Amino acid sequence: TDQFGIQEALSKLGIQEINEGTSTGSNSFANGEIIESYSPVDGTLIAKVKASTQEDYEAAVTKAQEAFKSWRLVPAPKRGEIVRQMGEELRKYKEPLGQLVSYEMGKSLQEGLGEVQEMIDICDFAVGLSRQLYGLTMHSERPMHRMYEQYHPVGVVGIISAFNFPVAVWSWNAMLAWVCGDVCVWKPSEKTPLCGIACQNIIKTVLERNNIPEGVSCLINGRDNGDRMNTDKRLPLVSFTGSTHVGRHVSKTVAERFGNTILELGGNNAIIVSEHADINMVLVGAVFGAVGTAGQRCTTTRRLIVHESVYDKTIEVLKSAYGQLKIGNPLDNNNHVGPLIDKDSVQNYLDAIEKAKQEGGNIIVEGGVMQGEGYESGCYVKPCIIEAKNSFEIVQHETFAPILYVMKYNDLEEAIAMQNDVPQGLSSSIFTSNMREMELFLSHAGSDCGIANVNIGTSGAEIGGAFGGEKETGGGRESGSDAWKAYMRRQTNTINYGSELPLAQGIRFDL
Ligand code: UN1
Repeated sequence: TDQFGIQEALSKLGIQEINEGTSTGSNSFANGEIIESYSPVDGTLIAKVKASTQEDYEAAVTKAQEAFKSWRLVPAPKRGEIVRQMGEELRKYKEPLGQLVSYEMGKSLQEGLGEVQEMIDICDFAVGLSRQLYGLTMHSERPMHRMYEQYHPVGVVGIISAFNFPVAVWSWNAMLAWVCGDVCVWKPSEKTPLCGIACQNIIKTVLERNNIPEGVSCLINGRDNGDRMNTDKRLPLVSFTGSTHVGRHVSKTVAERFGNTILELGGNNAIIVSEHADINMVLVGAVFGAVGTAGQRCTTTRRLIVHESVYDKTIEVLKSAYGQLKIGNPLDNNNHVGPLIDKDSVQNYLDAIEKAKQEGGNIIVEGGVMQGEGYESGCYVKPCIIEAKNSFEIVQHETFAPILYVMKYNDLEEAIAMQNDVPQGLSSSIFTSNMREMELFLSHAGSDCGIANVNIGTSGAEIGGAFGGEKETGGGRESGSDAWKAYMRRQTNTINYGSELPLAQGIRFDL
């Protein structure tokens, strides 16, 4: 029954006691209730994991604080060396970890491996960064004074990640935080606890080998730990990836105690298909964007805004592509679309289709739940396309499922206005070979999103850029560019090397 080698992958990753045990891996802060991890691929109970109690949480944060004291003293490039070794280790485990991501979360094996590749890439990025945590110097207005700024680690960073990128999102945060000198406490999604344990197992060997305290990387499982982190003054930064609904709560709760947040919340991403678009390129970009990860990326293409002159053609091409999509076991490379994460998600998908119909949507490619052999988990759905208006209530919402809304435009400014007219602001793209169109789309009068692309889809951002979005997406930035600054505190230093003490702003104060 294990034709895809899952048992072997699990054992390589140190996940034992499959189906009967109560605790797995090296999660040392776990004495609470049982979280069961079911695979959406075949409905199997993969393993049981113990959640962390209040006492476990306390123990983890105490360990983390203790570890911070020594970790912050390790020179940044030496911390980079540890992260380099983590990248090496992840290279060794790319295959089994990619398999586990695919099996526990349901994305295609190709995407599972791609996710691990993003982890490896961010390690490489972080290693270079460890020698480039630059601050500026500035000229003082006073004689014989020098001013500069430096970046210091903030301390214990809380990471709360989502099921859809169960390993990569953690690594974008953790690898940067580590080279910055911070330590991490990670709460993975309750839907993918084994991915957390697998990562912890991999990281742990590197820490041990280098005599680095375990508290640098603490893993805690269980929903209650989210609010423990949000309200905990010992965590100066909480990085949260998840829904806008929960993100609003995290944002308020952490702000209440003047903590900082990095929020990566919902997206409602559109592709504008211009009359000057290359339709073959649109096809790959839009279809992968809409059905990849079964529509469960925050960067998933949810809306297609198509110029009226190419509308019929685009629909025709999309229909035929959707007709060829293979839905099934994501570990089988022949399939394009795997399952949704669970049955609640299937229900949300069905409800969204129903709502779109009620609001006057016109079904172009019919959806539905897959039945029969291979679909026993009940989580497999058909990607669907609905002709809709941007103003529909349901279109304004992010539904984490493969539903693509299509709509028409006739001038580009109208299309840009539609693309911007949603509460979210994560990713966007235009397909055009017209230079004026692409530049307008990228200009300050163009897309209002954190990510704006030309002739590629809305998903699949590379780690080198800062990742995140505006409005209800939360405003956070992770991963590349200067996103590292959020993991450090800036200190401005003024040094007087003269023998006078002139006051700034020319103020006289004679004694
Ligand atoms: C997410 O869905 O939470 O741009 C992250 C992408 C991936 C990351 C998605 N690199 O699609």
